[in-house]
Amino acid sequence: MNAVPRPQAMPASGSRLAALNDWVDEVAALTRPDRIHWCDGSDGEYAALVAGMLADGTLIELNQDTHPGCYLHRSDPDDVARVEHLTFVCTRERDDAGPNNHWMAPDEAHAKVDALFEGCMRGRTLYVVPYCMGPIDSPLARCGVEITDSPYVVANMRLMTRTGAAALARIEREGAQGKPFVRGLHSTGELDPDRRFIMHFPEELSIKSYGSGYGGNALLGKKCHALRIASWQARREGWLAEHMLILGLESPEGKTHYVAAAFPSACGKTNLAMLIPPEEYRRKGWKVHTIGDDICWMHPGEDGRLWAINPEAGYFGVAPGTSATTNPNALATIRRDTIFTNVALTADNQPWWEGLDDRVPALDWQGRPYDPANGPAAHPNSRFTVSAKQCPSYSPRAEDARGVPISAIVFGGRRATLMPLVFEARDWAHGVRVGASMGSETTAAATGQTGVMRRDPMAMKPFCGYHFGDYFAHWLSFDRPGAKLPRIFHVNWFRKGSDGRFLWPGFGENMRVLEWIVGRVEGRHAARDSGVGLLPLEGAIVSPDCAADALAAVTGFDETRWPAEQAEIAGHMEAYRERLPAQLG
Ligand code: OXD
Ligand code: MN
Repeated sequence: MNAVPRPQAMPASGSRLAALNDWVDEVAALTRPDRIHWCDGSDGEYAALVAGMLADGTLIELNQDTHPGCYLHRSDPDDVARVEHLTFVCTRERDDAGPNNHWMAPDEAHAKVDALFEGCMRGRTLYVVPYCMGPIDSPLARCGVEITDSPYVVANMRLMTRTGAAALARIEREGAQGKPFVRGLHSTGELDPDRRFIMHFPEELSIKSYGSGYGGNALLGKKCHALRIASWQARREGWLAEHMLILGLESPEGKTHYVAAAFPSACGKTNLAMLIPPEEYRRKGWKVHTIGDDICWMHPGEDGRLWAINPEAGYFGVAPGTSATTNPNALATIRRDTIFTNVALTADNQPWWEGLDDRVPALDWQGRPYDPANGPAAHPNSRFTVSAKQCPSYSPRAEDARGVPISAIVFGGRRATLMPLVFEARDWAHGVRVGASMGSETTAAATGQTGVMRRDPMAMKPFCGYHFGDYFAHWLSFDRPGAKLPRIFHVNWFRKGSDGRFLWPGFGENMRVLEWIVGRVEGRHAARDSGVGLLPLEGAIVSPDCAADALAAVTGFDETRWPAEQAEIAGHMEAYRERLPAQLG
């Protein structure tokens, strides 16, 4: 590709890192923007971006009396979720991507997507967004640069990551030492689902995303970098990049255990991460501290424990179902300085979604007068983007460069039947098997049918950047001399009775399960063995909102149905047979 002279508006210097300047030049030569803007991440820059988007209708101002600094974005109705069928991992060897990913040869993928990028930024501004995933001074953090033509993406990246001058300084410092940054190129293109690709090149540490403005496809620091590319890097460097929330559970004695929990998209990670304990627990002094709600990077420390950071700086949470009952902390968080996407509006211009309260919305997510005949008022995958620091339960330890030590890992899915409320794995290898065989019913976070049961190992099915067989082996490899690994648990908040209703109340009541988990870690609770794993003793977990028969059903395990489940799990593992570690075979 020939370098073009830099357009006038570009600051003469760009960056001190030649590799970065050269890449920006190369991309500009391909995409032909009218202007180039290097983002500094400042308040003034954010205000200018918002003003521009209000002027051209990309954002709509919400009621500034009730929601200061809040805006609504309505996306293209065909661009509302992640597109797993258009997401590719492009490794030289097909088998390295594994049967869990769509694969394309790197040359073919570059050619295909570059043809779409050709001239696509004519009339637009090319934004250069340097970002850092993780605390800016953390050795566990990793940097990237996203080039995008979407001011909405720039504004969201500023809330979701540490962008701007400090990130650029780290990229330049590391670049001088020969350490690469992840290169992410994004254009909204024409928002045509037939001209849309989300391509990952883990061997090149690069991403090319075309034709979507939706968060998971377009905010490249999130799923593309912090999970797909990072999982690949993590395997090579001996750490784990996981689809997990991180919370701190502080006991009345003032001891805090950190718990990392993996659930598939839209299965309540944000709610659990921000849980407010029931009154009786609060009175005794229990507290929950939020470190992260979606992604966790865990590194083995010198003490043998796994130390975790949240690479993100904000939440991109699912709005529907968020309410004063289900997640009061989230509601408090999004009261100001929040970008809402595809929610409905009340008559006085406040954001609204199903489950929020009993008001009747005026406009639906597409801006049409609300008519129940058109379906839900808010899109089921409507979202809020907000800085994590606004959360009342936000923990300052989220900024700790060392991370936090993890005491327990929790896996969980949406299972109407069989899987009990909670059980513990017998050991690390059993825990890896439990995670690898996780199942869950699909949700609106990705396009496609919802409510269909699929295996979603470690909640990473859409996000693992390499062969699941290698991934399971990588997990197993952490069990080595000197390791002080977290205990592994499995939970299911979604078990239903024969009447189709949830058996367990969930939300704040999940505190009772968390307390059992830390009780196990501390050796305070006994357990009984069963086919599936170690179950709580009768009476160890009770809830005033769960009747005795429901409690017995939800905490118990039907051994008669275990062989059928095991046979199904064996069928699922078969897909990875070529690289499946013997311990899981
Ligand atoms: C998300 C997802 O947006 O998992 O976090 O889809
Ligand atoms: Mn997620």
